[in-house]
Amino acid sequence: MERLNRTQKILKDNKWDALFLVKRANVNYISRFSDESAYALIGTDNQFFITDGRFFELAQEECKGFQIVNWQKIGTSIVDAVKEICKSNGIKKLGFERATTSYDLYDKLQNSMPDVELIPTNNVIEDLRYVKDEEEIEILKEASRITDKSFEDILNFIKPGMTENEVAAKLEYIIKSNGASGVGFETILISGKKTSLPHGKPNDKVIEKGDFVTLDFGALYKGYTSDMTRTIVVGTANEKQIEIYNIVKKAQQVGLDTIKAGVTSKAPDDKIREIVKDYVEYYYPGIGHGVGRELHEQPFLGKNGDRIIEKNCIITVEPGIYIPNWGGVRIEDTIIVTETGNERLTKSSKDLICV
Ligand SMILES: [Mn+2]
Repeated sequence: MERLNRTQKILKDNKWDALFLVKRANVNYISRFSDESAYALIGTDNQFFITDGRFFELAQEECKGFQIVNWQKIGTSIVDAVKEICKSNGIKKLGFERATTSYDLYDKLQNSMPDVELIPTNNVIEDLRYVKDEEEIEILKEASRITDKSFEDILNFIKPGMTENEVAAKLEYIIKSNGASGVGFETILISGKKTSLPHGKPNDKVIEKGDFVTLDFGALYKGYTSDMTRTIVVGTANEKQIEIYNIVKKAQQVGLDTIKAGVTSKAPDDKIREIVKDYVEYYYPGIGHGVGRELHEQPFLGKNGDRIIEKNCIITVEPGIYIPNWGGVRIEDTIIVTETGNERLTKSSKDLICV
């Protein structure tokens, strides 16, 4: 109930009667629901989970402490359910998520409840999600363990002559076989010159001897995703590949070394730039991000970073050098921030691996 209690304190502090949540990551964080078609309305001393008939039974099992509402039993849309809850609970000031509530939904809510004041709110639940609790830490540790195991497994599979699509499909199969409910995001598995594309997509390109292969992937586990990148070489690495790889490896370590509770999300970028200085024109400035129910969440690491990193933030550190028409290297770990530093959740080797 800790998550609810903290939300309800925010309601009281702001003198809002209730908060209406539509963003899946927020709804499922607060309710522990694991599926879609999910909305939550949090009052100051009661809370409602709104879904449709497809998910009603599941919601009853998962959303402890919530009154489960099937909007199909009340009217023709979610709006009717919100209206009914507001009416029967005397809700006159209703917060809504300004970044994710559609204009259409906002408009319909306003038209159907002219006596309710709709108050735009920003990042209320996101701010609660900024520091991970024990339950989330355990989930992200397991997601990261699956990720490490899957990396180890895919290394035995990659051979010259295979296509990127073939290897990506195998990796996704392995991730699920190792216990994930799915992939955390679309797998990046690119090779050769294509590795200069920070977020290139796998296709029917054949992996050749001497290619870099960049693998950026995550395991979806209990609603959370891990995130790890490794760049390997198929065959034997050449001098330039070794040089760039070692710079990125050092940059990533220096980035990790700067992170502990209390530093700003800008700090790692300053240090990493010193390491990549000879290749700074090929450096991508987004070098890490919080990870959890969303793949990319606060804090965002980089030169515009303005958040203080706190103990039990779970974030990625992922500097890279991307040289057009040559290739690129990125190394990424998911870490948990501690009082004095951080610990890696993804533990795969960062020595240059040649398969
Ligand atoms: Mn990432």
